[in-house]
Parts: sequence; C-alpha cells; structure tokens
Amino acid sequence: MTSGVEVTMKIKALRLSVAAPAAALALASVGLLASPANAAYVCGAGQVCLYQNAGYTGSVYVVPKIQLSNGLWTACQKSLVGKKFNNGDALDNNVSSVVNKSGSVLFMWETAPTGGAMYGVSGGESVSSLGSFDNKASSAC
Ligand SMILES: [Ca+2]
Repeated sequence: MTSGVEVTMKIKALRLSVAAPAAALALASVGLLASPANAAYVCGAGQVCLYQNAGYTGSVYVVPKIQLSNGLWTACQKSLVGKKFNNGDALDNNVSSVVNKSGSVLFMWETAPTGGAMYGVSGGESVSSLGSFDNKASSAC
C-alpha cells in the first residue's frame, strides 16, 4: 500500500518533469529576443521585407510600393545600388533572407534591373536562406 507521502512526492516529481521543458523554452525565448536594438524586424501585412542576414535577422529594408500603369500597387525597388538597410549598411549584394507578405511574386535579379541570375519569391512566401543567391540581389520588384 502506498503512503500519502509517497504519492505526494510522485506528483511533485511529475510536475517537475512537465515544468522543466517549459522553463527551458522560456529561457530560449529570452535569448532569442536579446536586446531591443538587436530584435529582428517583424514584416508587416502587405510588406515585402529584405533582411541582411539569414533567418530574417540583422537589419531590414522594406521595399517601397510603386503604382503600376494599370493602377495597381506593387513593392518594387528596381535598383538596390546605393540603397541601405535601416542600420545604414549597404543593401546591394547583401540580402540574405526575404519575407513577401504582398499578394504578388517578388523577382530579385543579380544585376539591376533585370540581369544575371534571378530569384523569385511568391506572394505570401518567406525564404530564410537564399542559398546560392545569398548576398546577390541587386534589384527587387
Ligand atoms: Ca547578407
């Protein structure tokens, strides 16, 4: 027959084993958030965001919207040359991840405006690592 004390101890042990992973997750979250200055930009609804580093980290550049001849608006920067991330670092040949929250595909070209290798990111798609296109984009439209 199990005594009341033993049952209590077993329940406490069970609670600890359940609580431990949650505590580890909480600590991991704190580590990921870091300081506000280093916090990654969260790409807003409808925006197209180019990130300096893989995994949507580092500084960001939000592609401006231009109006097309048919009246529709689209995120487009035909040349990233001379443009900068929010932290002042050069944008050209430095994009490493992309979040496309617009409704249309984003085409990035190796040479502005439409030369060399091309990398497309569909509307609603995010690419955390651009692979062989890493640090190559010179236009995004
Ligand atoms: Ca980069």
